[in-house]
Amino acid sequence: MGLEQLVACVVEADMDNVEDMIKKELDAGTDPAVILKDGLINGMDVVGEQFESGDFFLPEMLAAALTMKAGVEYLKSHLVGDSNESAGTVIVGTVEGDIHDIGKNLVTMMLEGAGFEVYDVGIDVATEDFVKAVKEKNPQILGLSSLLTNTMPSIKTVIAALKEAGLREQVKIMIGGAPVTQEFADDVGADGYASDAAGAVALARGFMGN
Ligand code: B12
Repeated sequence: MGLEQLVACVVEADMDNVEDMIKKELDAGTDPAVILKDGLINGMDVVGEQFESGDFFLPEMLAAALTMKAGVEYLKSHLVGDSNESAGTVIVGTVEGDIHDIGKNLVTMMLEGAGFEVYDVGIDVATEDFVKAVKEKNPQILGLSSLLTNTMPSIKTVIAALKEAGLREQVKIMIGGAPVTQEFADDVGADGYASDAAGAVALARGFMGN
């Protein structure tokens, strides 16, 4: 079976069959990371294109997102290893005005699998709440997610607020989300950018000197 069927399953929000399809792929020996990337994530990309072209509206996008989430939940135990020693502490959240969380949740999941202690502060997180979280949890790393072009400036605002609070130097900041680029990261003075969850883990390890 090709992963096209799983792509179609996400696009059509076929919630009843998503687990079965993933199970079949796993049984056939397909790499879980490939199932995630070429199946589930690819499906969300198609949904994004359909939305952009006006073939899909919000309800379809949301239904597909819920199907994707169910798939990720099912795949989770196969994707992440388990590690007991803490590799470091990370706070992750989606910036103010933005409620997209699938990518952030994947980043959280993979970081946890890599042994990081992760505090997920959620979606639509106000700048002052990021500052508060950094103050309270004293993490080595802060991960900011933004999926909308018009919420990307919030990343800059958070970095400025951390500077203002005298906390900027004690935390490495990594950023990501579909519209975010390395160039943007350089512009706003983030310490790193990654295009996917595996890249986020590599960045985080790098920050910790591993
Ligand atoms: C699902 C979805 C939704 C769902 C979200 C459900 C949820 N719980 O997340 C719903 C239906 C709610 C939604 C709403 C909206 N959406 Co929407 N959505 C999407 C869609 C189809 C998929 C996003 C997704 O989950 N992708 C899969 C994940 C795995 O990928 P990812 O998020 O990019 O994350 C990966 C990387 O980016 C990276 N990463 C992510 N975060 C971080 C953080 C760090 C620190 C690091 C290092 C890496 C990293 O790693 C992740 C894992 O590999 C995208 C299209 C797309 N292809 O991106 C549109 C999209 C993002 N949405 C869009 C729009 C316009 C909207 C709405 C404004 C629509 C509307 N008119 O209301 C609203 C905004 C709501 C809001 N205020 O936030 C546009 C944004 C355009 C733009 N550039 O600004 C897109 C691109 C669709 C499009 N092509 O037009 N959306």
